[in-house]
Amino acid sequence: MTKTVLTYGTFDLFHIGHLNILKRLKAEGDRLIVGVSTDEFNAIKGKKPVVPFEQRREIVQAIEYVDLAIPEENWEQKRLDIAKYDAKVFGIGEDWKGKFDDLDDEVQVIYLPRTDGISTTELKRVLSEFDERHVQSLKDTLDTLSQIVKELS
Ligand code: C2G
Repeated sequence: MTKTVLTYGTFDLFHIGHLNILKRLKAEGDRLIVGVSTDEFNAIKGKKPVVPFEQRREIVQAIEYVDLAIPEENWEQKRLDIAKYDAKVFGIGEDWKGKFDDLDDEVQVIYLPRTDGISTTELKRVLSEFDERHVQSLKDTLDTLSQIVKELS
């Protein structure tokens, strides 16, 4: 009897925290189905992913722990997906603890530990810093070069 586990997420800038939760979720059953939030649904969630939906879905689909990556288009589709895929477990990181307990009439609801020290938000911050520092170092180089040109002329 296939024990299907269901989860959802944006999975933007895929990182070790995402990999760990998918690994842990797969260990709870023998088939893992992941709903990847579409760009439109992310707008409803108040998120603006760096990586477009189709690429985020393709990356998640390529993960060995994932059997199927489907679009997550709204909050309400979970019950439909539970029925469609005959899911026995709904799992997600404990940052959502309690938020999906209402599903426990149909599935076992589990909240798993998150991976500390990594988040898409943090990755975006580091990347934006690189941009600023990179622009600043280019400006400094340009200033130096124009100084040299001025002295040579
Ligand atoms: N996660 C984790 N450790 C991190 C970061 C994320 O375990 N350091 C987990 C989250 O708990 C979640 C999954 O990775 O289970 C995907 O995280 P997000 O892409 O941030 O997903 P989220 O926006 O929380 O979407 O309907 C449910 C929502 O779509 C969940």
